[in-house]
Amino acid sequence: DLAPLRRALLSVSDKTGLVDLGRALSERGVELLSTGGSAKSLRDAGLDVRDVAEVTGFPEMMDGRVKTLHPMVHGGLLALRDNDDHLAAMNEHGIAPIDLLVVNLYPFEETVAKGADYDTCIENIDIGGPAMIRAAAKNHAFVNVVVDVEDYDALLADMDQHNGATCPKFRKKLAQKAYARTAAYDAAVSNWMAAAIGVQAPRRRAIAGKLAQTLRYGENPHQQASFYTDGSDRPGVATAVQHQGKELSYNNINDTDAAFELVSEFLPSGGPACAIIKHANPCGVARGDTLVQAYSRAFDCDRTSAFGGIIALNQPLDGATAEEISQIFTEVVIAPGADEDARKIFAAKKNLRLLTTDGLADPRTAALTYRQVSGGFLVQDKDNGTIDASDLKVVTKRAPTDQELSDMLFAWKVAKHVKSNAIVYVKDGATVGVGAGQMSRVDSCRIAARKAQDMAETLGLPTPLTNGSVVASDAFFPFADGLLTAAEAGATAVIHPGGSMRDDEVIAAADKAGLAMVLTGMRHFRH
Ligand code: 93A
Repeated sequence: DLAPLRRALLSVSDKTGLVDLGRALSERGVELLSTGGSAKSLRDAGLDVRDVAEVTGFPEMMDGRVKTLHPMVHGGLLALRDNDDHLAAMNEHGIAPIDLLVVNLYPFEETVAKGADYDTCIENIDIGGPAMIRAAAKNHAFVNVVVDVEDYDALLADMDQHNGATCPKFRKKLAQKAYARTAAYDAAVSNWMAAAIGVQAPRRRAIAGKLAQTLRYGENPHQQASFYTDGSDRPGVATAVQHQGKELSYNNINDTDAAFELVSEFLPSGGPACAIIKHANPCGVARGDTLVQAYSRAFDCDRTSAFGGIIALNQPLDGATAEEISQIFTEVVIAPGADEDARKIFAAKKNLRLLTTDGLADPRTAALTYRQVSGGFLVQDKDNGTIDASDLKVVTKRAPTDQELSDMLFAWKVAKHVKSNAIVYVKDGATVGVGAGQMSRVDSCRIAARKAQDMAETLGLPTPLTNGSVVASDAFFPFADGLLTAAEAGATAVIHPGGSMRDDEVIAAADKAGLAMVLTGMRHFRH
């Protein structure tokens, strides 16, 4: 029922596909209006274009800050085509309707990501673009608004299906997306400003995302879900390339993130490392002389739980490791690359997903994390706290040996990625018992020790691997009982934040048991 599109205004920063779109529109009898750079691109390609400056009667001025902000443009976008008053106003002022707006905005997000200075970021805040987008979207009863290069083909397809017009449903979808785009844009501006001027808790906060994937379901099959990215190019599950296997599920994405963030704590310069994750908690983390050894040692922490797990590696996957991983069912493997051999071996495993990233994530990168609660959301800095040996305070009579020290730092990194209450036993650069998510710390100590006992039976070892291990606790021991449980399991050294009212009692118990104990002064709760 709508007339075919007659006039389009194209004003884009990202010129990808612009000429093809312009040509396709011209061929369909659509007149092209355009702003400076966009008009030049179209004209250079031999297309007929009218400058917006000619339509407004004003030149683009003030470094382009004012180019489309004019009633000739906004009247053409906003006028209701079936309203006599609006038509009379158009007539009186010589305003011609604009049926299609194609805009992509000044690259504000990219400018910030590049680390540009304050003034450059400010100059990259688009004003005229969002104003037109919002106007065209409001008038979606008559006007089409395209904000993404990826929608050019869909627009042409819809026009071709409707004799050069578009259907109302399509225009509504475009409008919804358009408002999400301007909202995301302003969210990016506002969040950048909060950080740039150092506002801790801005009175209003906006968050936004771009759909990466519609998920089959959420945490459970009766929950709908989708995956949104925030546009950052940080290595991780959101930016990884998937080489094979079916689509990742909601839980896969969550677990893969946990696995990759954990393994990224282990710099490749320190040798290969592997983390195996189940339900967002590690069931094995290890270093090795080779990658395959790191995997095998991680696997030996808790073979039962590792089944159907998610594996993250801190180095490119090689053939030997791929072969070993293939021995049991694994959901996902994520690594900063995979060689030919590894890909060939995995190709035979149709259900296994292989994801590769461009390097590791930097665990010290600052970011915000969000958690939804009824009626709102909590915002906090990402836990990017790290420590090294120089931060540790020895509080027992016995100082740790070098081996204990190195294992304690390893255990501490792992504990940061275990749900609280977290207890992690480590021996020779491999976890040998993980206690996660318990409401009482002493239970986490017991569970981790019992797991080690089970594994000793599986592996046919005379004693559990916790014998001669070190233990990390994500928060202080409120009582000596947890510490004593760890000592009974065979731990010889303990790392934890300290700071309990009963620290003295806990230290005395450690001394009595002959343990070495160090305090980090930093806590790693993770709920
Ligand atoms: O500086 S602006 O906020 N002022 C405007 O009036 C205006 N109109 C369009 N930026 C404005 N634009 C933006 O210019 C568009 O959103 C688009 O990103 C860009 C296209 O400029 P050009 O065609 O000169 O490359």
